[in-house]
Amino acid sequence: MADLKALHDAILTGDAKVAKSATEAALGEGVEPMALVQDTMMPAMDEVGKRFECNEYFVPELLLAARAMKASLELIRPLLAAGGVEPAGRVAIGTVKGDLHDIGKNLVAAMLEGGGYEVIDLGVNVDPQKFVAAVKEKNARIVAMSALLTTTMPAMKTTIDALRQAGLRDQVKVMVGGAPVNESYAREIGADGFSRNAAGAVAAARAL
Ligand code: B1M
Repeated sequence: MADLKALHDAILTGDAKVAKSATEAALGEGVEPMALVQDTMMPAMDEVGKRFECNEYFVPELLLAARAMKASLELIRPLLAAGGVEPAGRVAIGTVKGDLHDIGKNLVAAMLEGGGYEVIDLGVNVDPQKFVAAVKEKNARIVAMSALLTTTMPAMKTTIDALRQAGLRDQVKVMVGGAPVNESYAREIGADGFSRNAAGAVAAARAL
């Protein structure tokens, strides 16, 4: 039986090598990739966050946990992206200005790719003007923004304002997400769509 506790603990302790081998083993035994992310890896990251909050972990431990999570996701991401469906449109995705968290954003990007979207990944700490340029120059039909910090959530609104100022707001749909973001905040800042997690991101994009 797949040793999911080994994967959980490897992320918790930041052991990228064990995270990778435990992921390979679980996938080899037929564990569903998204279930692995949601039921094992994200709870491990939540525990990392809790330990950080009570000063048991510090930034170096967060970085090690993120590295282990990424090592595991390298194996999972191609499986999520292998949807093989008809192209559904072009999405420009990024983590908003001031925010460096990209694990969730990368998962959402992989799910959108799997859902048939062409994804332009603008990376982290994305300036509003960079989103504007992706709509103007790359003809993105959806702007997808991720934020993990309460202090960077307002950058989503700033980006929507920048799209409006550039005269592009009517030709693009805006979708937001990330741990501190919820549906009412999405509505409040004038976004068109919201998803709580990566699994729901494709449905949210399609609804737009
Ligand atoms: Co930071 N961090 N971090 N961190 N970090 C959090 C977010 C925090 C909650 C930890 C805590 O205190 N419990 C806290 C934020 C508190 C707050 O704002 N209220 C925090 C803090 C404080 C900080 C620093 C300020 C710490 C410091 O320097 N003192 C600093 C800020 C740096 C910056 O961004 N400017 C910082 C730095 C970092 C690292 C760089 C070390 C590292 C990130 C590495 C990386 O991403 N490459 C890191 C990490 C790893 C975390 C935690 C532990 C894990 C985040 C993660 O990857 N989760 C996190 C605690 C936690 O989340 N439990 C924490 C797993 C990931 C799969 O989930 O990103 O939520 P998530 O994505 C989900 C959903 O949110 C959703 O779908 C995803 C998958 O289902 N989703 C979307 C995300 N984007 C979406 C977009 C969508 C739709 C859905 O549509 C467009």
